[in-house]
Amino acid sequence: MDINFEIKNNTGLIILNRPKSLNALNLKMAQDFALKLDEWKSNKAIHRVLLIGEGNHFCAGGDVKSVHLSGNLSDLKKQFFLTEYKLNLSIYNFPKPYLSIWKGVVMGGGVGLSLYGDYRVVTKSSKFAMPETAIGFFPDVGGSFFLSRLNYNIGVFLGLTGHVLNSSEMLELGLATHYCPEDEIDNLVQHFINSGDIKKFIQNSQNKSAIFEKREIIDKCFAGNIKDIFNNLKNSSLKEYYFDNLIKKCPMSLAVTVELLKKGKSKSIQECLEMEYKLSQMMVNRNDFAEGIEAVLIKKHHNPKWSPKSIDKINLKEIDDFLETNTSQIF
Ligand code: QUE
Repeated sequence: MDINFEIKNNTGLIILNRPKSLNALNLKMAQDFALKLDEWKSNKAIHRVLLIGEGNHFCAGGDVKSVHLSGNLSDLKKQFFLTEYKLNLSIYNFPKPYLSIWKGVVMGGGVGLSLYGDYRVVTKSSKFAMPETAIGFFPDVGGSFFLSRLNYNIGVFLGLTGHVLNSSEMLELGLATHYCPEDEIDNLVQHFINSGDIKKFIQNSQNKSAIFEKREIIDKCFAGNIKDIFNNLKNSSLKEYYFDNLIKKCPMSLAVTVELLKKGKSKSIQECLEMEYKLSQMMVNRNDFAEGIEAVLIKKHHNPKWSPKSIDKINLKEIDDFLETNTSQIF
């Protein structure tokens, strides 16, 4: 099975079990996960939930490869995102303590399975990213909610560049809640199962944090619309890192990400996920998504041909109008 459920001492254990695919979430996993959470919500024998990934990584994201391979206007393109985003909302509303072990890679869809719980434990190997602009998509699973609420425009920066955070940075930004040394993780898991407590294992992160030192320049550069941001970066000390990074990303992805985060700032999590569902259907049916998946995950030549190929050709007003239309009652 790609996902396993166990009950141990009043703890509902969820194990993502596709280690060869970095535990990427597929439709069946999301459906089973949602059904189990619904059952455990009111099951008095379940006092808490623990989410872990089999192998060295937590979760690399949604299984976007199979979404792409399902073809034009496929039902999977609708069902996968609808199921995934509804699951994100169920986790947000889940009434019992919910702990995720963020070892190794934590990207995109993996963030959505864990960030809205109560605790995220990081360790030395933890790497966090929202890398979707590299595949013609956008930072979803509530990116418009949580990225738009990070200070200093750090969420805009993360969503556009796909920059990878280490454990110290995740803690500093409040994305992770606790740090545990790698060789203590098994003990922490056992102790949480036995008692529901995790405090005893927590130490300070050993990694250096660079992101906070750059917060003022990030704040200044990642303000305004995508055209402003490119102009800001051209003339800044972040140029080498981020102007060179962003010109490789999908221009439409970059443009929608900035507009999406602006709108998400004043919306509830449910409103954000509904808006993202609508946008997901527009984005997965564009050719850039096929280009991006082929370039990054299938042929792996990392040289996608985006269309339009630069942000100059993009009408921001059209994106704004698209995101503005009513998306309530999608769920
Ligand atoms: C951007 C992404 C994803 C990505 C790489 C990107 C993504 C995703 C995966 C992924 C990685 C390994 C796998 C797999 C999927 O990579 O969303 O099935 O085995 O799921 O640059 O958004």
